[in-house]
Amino acid sequence: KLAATKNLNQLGEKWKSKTLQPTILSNRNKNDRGIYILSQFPYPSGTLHMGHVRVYVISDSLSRFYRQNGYNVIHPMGWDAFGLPAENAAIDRGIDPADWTRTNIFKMKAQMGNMLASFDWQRELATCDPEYYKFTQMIFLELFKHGMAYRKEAEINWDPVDKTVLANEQVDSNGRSWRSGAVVQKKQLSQWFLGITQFAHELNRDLKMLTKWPTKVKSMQRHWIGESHGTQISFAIDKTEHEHIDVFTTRCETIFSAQYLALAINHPLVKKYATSDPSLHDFINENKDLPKDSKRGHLLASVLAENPLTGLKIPVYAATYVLGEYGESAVMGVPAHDERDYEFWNQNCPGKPIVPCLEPTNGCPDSATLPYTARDTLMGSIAGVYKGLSSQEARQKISENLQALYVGGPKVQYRLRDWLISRQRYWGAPIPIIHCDDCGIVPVPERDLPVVLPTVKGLKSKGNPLSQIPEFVNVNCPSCGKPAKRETDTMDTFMDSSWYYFRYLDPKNRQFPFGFEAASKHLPVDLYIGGVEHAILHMLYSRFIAKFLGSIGMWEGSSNNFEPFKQLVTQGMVQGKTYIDPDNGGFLKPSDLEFLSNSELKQEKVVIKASGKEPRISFEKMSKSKHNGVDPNKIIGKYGPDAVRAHILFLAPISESLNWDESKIVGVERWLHKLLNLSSIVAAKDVHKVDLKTPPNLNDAEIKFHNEIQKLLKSITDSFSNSLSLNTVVSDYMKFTNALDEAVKTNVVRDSIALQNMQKLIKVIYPVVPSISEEAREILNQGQNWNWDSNSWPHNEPLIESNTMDFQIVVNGKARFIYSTRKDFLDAGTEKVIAELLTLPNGAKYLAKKDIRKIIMKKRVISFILADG
Ligand code: ANZ
Ligand code: ZN
Repeated sequence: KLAATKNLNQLGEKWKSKTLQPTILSNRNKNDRGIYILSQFPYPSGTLHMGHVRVYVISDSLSRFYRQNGYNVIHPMGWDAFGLPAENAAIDRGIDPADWTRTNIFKMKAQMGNMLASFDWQRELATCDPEYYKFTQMIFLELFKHGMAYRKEAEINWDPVDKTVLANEQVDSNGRSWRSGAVVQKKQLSQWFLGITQFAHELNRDLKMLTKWPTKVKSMQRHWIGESHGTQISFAIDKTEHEHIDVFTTRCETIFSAQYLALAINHPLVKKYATSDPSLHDFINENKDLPKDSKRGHLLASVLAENPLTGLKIPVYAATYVLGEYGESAVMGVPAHDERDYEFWNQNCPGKPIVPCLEPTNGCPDSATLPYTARDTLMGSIAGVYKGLSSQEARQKISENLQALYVGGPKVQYRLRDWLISRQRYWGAPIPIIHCDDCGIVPVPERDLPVVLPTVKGLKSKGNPLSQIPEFVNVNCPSCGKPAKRETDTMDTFMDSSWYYFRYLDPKNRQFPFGFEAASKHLPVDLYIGGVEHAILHMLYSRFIAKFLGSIGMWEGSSNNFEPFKQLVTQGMVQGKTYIDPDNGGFLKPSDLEFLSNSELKQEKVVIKASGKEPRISFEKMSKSKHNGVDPNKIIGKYGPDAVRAHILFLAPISESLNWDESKIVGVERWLHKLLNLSSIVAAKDVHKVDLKTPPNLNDAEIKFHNEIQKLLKSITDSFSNSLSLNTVVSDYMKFTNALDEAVKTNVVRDSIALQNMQKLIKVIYPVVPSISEEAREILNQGQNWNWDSNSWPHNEPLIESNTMDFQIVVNGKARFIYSTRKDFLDAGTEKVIAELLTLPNGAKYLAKKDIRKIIMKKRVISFILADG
């Protein structure tokens, strides 16, 4: 299929040849070290929440680290700006969704600034800008040209609250809308779909290549795609010779025990027979909304289906447990070997015999109680020429033979459905299509893009206002020129976000969504950070669109599987401290509580004002009803961005959920104070010139200090570049600070070494606490003109072997004390060793005036055997 779409790739060629030089990236050459770090762009709701703060702190810290290491970092930010909240807010307040969105973007951008997020603002985009959605429309037209966007009458999910259609992916397992929470209704409507199923195979296959994705996300996607290898079998319906019913089965070897066929209620044949069979008609109406685990059936009175292998004729039912949207919407019923079929049979044909065709490999057939679903079995005598084969062997042979007989054959099925992108809402990218009575569906010519969303004054009700704007709807057909009507559906906003990471790479391109060179050079995204809630929807749609754009030659990755995201990190949730009344389990507001600070315990004590009791504390998802939300603005205002950044990283590994506990931030504050204080102490030292290289001739204390710092530096570097354990980074910062503080206070290292390591410390903390790092640097530089490169990442130096060694002194088998001295201590010989040990207080205590029978000196252990007494 990919090969087929490649032939249609003129557009890709066009794109390649006409690509404008990307404006921003033109100063980069192929060899420079580049890295693309991306955090999911937010919906501009107006305020950042703590979850946003967490993601952006992660991506920002990593970006700063890579910049310090000489990488050309792409770290963009933009706005997923179409969608229902803007529209609903506009309806509620009588304002223009565009204005509402703009204001929110402005506010949130300021908040991102407050948290010191260093985004490439020159790449900024908003999906609601005509300059952006022009290209969302262009991509839609590409899909259309390649037969991948089509309109179809289908049974769809209708959200009665938001008054719009939803994609399957947007309905949860309880049949509720992911957005409004309303129970979704089924409706028959003509809608636009994207042919994601044409990429089902690749989407499933390439999950294997994503070695740097969380296993959980991959298995969620695999399950969603639901690739199933089985067999299609055609059962002829007697009477009408040319008609047949196709079924999909993963157990074709059970065909000898097929006792009926079952059709989904919306199977075309069921609909057909319902027109002449009133009782079937009633059955459909009564049961169409039943849950899929119910086993009701209705016999199609006039039909019998012929088993293509045995020639047996079996009855056909309409059945509630057969899914209309899977496989062939029909199953062959095998009561002997399938749980659901067994249940159906007992309910609809009680007492009728059940015919098995599989039996246990070893042991007596009687041990197989029905339904017998094991697969390690042999075919019984009923299986004709297949008798004696294992279930698996038989499956393969039968599948091949059915194919040879033109009555079926191997088939791969997917659970994935095509992506329904029509939305009957205003605030989205208009689908660039015109309906003409004569020409049918006509794409809007590229030169007429974008199809601009008209401004509506006073958006009133939910539902689609576009259809009520004659100036928008009435156009001339681009093909024949006669009056025609514009499509009034807008696109699912997941379409906008399925390609934004391409646009960032070439955001000013006016002709194309992005240039071939820019995309091919910088994709895949090296590190994508986002919420696990997008593990299926956004991730699958993005992979699909990236693969489609790749298949038509619009970009080329380093490996040609067109995967857009090399590494995926799903950050855990930020949970709020929740106070619960032990008496009634209710959630308490801050105003219900009294916070007593207990300076002795260095802890806060909380009591409930009304009862004087202590509340129960737990950490839960932040929500208004639990009064446990935290406003990033307030927190940053109170503690400053650096403390908040360090704290949020320190509290938990990035992919685990984080219990936000404000009272613990004091630890981080204490560290930052110590660090600034330390910079002034070091700054006051009288060092004129300092070389960042470690001086030779270190004394023992200096060697010990050097080694400790080198180990920490290595750990910090590793955490940023490999393990992403950013919580460890912060604790290493603290260890580094303490070690330096200790060394300075006790004066065990010379001043130039203290200064040199202060500089290293200031550099390595920069990714997480950039403004404190700068402040410390200023303090250190005051009145001095050391010329040090404060931006680069410090190199790791080798560990230095120490001149001293610890010797363990053992007396009569008991370890007594440790003597730390020069390495060649033992070379002097037994007498001198004993003499020197006796000069030590411990030596005198254990050895003086004792009768030493024997002394054994081994590496680091000096062992004495004394005479009794
Ligand atoms: C006969 C059979 C005998 C089956 C047996 C199973 C066990 P997956 O793995 O999900 O692909 N099936 C097929 N289409 C269906 C539909 N539209 N609605 C409900 N069930 C359907 O499962 C494939 C199996 O699910 C198929 O194999 C079919 O039942 C059922 F001992 O066919 B089997
Ligand atoms: Zn026309």
